[in-house]
Amino acid sequence: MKIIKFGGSVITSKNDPLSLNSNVIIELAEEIRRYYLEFKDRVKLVIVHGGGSYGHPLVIECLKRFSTLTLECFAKVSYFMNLLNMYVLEALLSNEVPVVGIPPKAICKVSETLECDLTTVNQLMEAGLIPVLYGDVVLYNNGFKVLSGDDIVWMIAKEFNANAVIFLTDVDGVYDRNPKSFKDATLLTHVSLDEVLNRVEFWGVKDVTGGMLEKLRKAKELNVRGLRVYVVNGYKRGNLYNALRESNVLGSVIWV
Ligand code: IP8
Repeated sequence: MKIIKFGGSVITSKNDPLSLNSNVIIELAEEIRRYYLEFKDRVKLVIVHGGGSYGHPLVIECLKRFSTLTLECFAKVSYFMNLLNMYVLEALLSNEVPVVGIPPKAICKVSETLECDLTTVNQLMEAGLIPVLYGDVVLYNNGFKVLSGDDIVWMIAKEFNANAVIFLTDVDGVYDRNPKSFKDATLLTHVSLDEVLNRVEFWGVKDVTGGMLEKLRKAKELNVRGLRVYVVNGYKRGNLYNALRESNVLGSVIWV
């Protein structure tokens, strides 16, 4: 099975609260449709999307004002993430891709570690549907916590023995330095996870759940193994389709 992560910086405009990149979402849905129609009976896919400007600014504002996720913050973030999920589902459904949204807050909680009951996700996938999950707010001991879509990605990858994970981001792949600040940053095309973790400089983190390196570091931490990770630019047409086909991929291919 394969997992696609729609980065929040791809499906929304990160700097503008509650701004949707509708055109990009539609283009991505069209690429999934193309892949789905070609491989229909054999498609085993889970989609996870990030929060972007529907999640992170609200959480940041909340933490600034109250230093914690209050009840009201939980409810508000939950609502807007659900709304973003609806937009993603709508684009895929109008492309005849049989998706079904699953709110992570209903199946996951964090105590010492993250615990998710993935039974329904598995059964829906086995029945031919494509579950769509997202970064969300979840119960955490006596309070609440932000659960990144990345954590969900790795948990599902481990549980269902995924053979490929595709991260759609707003850059062309994994660079050794931040390509937005350094012109001489080098794109790592075919590398092992260990090599990435050794070579890549920490870029600093702008959102509440981590950056690119953090995504990959989590895979190592959780001992995820035996799969290929594709990090590609979600703004460029054809990248998602090629990554799903695992051929002619323009971006980073990382062996985990
Ligand atoms: O963008 C974060 O998910 P991510 C979700 O996948 C929220 O890290 C609610 C900020």
